[in-house]
Amino acid sequence: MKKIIITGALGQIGSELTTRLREVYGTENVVATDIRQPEHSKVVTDGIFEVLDVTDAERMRALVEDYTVDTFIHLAALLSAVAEAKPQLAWTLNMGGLMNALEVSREFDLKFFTPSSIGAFGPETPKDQTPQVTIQRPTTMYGVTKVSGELLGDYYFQKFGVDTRSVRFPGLISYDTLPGGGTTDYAVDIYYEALRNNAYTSFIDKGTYMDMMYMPDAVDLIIQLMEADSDQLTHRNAYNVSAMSIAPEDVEKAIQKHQPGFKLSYDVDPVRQGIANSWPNAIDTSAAQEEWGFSPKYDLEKMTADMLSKLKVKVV
Ligand code: AKB
Repeated sequence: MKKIIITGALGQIGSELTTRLREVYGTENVVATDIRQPEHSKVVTDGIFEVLDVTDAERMRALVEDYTVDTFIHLAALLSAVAEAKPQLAWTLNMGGLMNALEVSREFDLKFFTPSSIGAFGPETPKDQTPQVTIQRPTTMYGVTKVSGELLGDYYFQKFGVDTRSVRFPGLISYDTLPGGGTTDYAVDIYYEALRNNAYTSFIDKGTYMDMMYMPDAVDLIIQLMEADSDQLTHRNAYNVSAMSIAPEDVEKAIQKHQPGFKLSYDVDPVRQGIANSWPNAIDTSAAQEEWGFSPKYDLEKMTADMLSKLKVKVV
């Protein structure tokens, strides 16, 4: 990667990835884009920033041409709970944006990354040690767009030779930017509320295991996958990745080690619980480990210590 364009740069992954890419590849070599332009965001003020609605193919093409980028990182998409509330919009935005990004990558011969998700699995998928290659019949619109995205990535690689790469992200936890409308968001909210009120009411039920990862690992793995030798990548669209499989009570115990009085209660949201129930408990990440050396650094204990110390400065 030498010169990179990112869509959805103000989002949960985008804001931290943009900062890291600017550090690693140089501020002048990262073109951050998003549909909004808030005045005070570091993504907007600290480097190149352009407004881009990913459904606008002409503007996307013009930016790629003007900045002569060689890599496209496409992050703009609706998350699972919002997509379930607005399924038609989710299809238009998630698939329309992806098609535009793949087309421009084909035309300009760009290396391409877009995230898939554990949402690409469904109730018929094996729940534990979910294999890399398995049944994918999701029952959410988010999942439908993610499976379609994986297939389109393979199609553009096989048919047009576009160097497409992807991972199935688990829930991502970060102190920098809040996620917007995901099923795994409880695992972020719980840390904010632990510091504010020493208590949290979870919309996901006790005993619901889902895969998660701390954002620094997610940012590192995107760079690692994009820098890997193309010949090594057999399962390029998309690799299972995860750093931990946890339920709300596991996060409760981890927080209690730092804040002994922390209390967790439950008020389950049936929509998000239904989505969570259709996803795996714990996925098998051996293909990512073997093909490009995936190795996350943060487990639940290490992540909790870091989240609480970083967030303390922000919310207290
Ligand atoms: C969501 O909950 O929608 C996302 C995801 C797992 O893809 N965090």
